[in-house]
Amino acid sequence: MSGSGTTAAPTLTEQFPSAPAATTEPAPSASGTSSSPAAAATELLIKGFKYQGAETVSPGAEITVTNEDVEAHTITADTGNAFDANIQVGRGTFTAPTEPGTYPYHCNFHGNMRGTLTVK
Ligand SMILES: [Cu+2]
Repeated sequence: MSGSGTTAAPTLTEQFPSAPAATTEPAPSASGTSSSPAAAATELLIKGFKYQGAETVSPGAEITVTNEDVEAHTITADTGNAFDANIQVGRGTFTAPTEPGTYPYHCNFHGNMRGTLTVK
């Protein structure tokens, strides 16, 4: 009962070096980079009966397609049914395969239109 006055004051002087800057995010900080050609463009342009862009995409990426021609096109996988998108004049989208690989594709309407989509 007798209050044994323990005067042993715990000297817990917490030593905060400073504000713990917990920067766990990678933070790409794309400030200043005027052009990043290596960025996996998920935009595909069809112009002059040619596919342009979006050669490498992430699995399952949604690819925005801009068709600047006066006719509709398709983006059809050469083999299997990985994708088969009908792209009207204007804009359309299709979803890249979720399985990594290289997917040659063509247009059902114009046999000379060919492209390759790499998923990785
Ligand atoms: Cu076409």
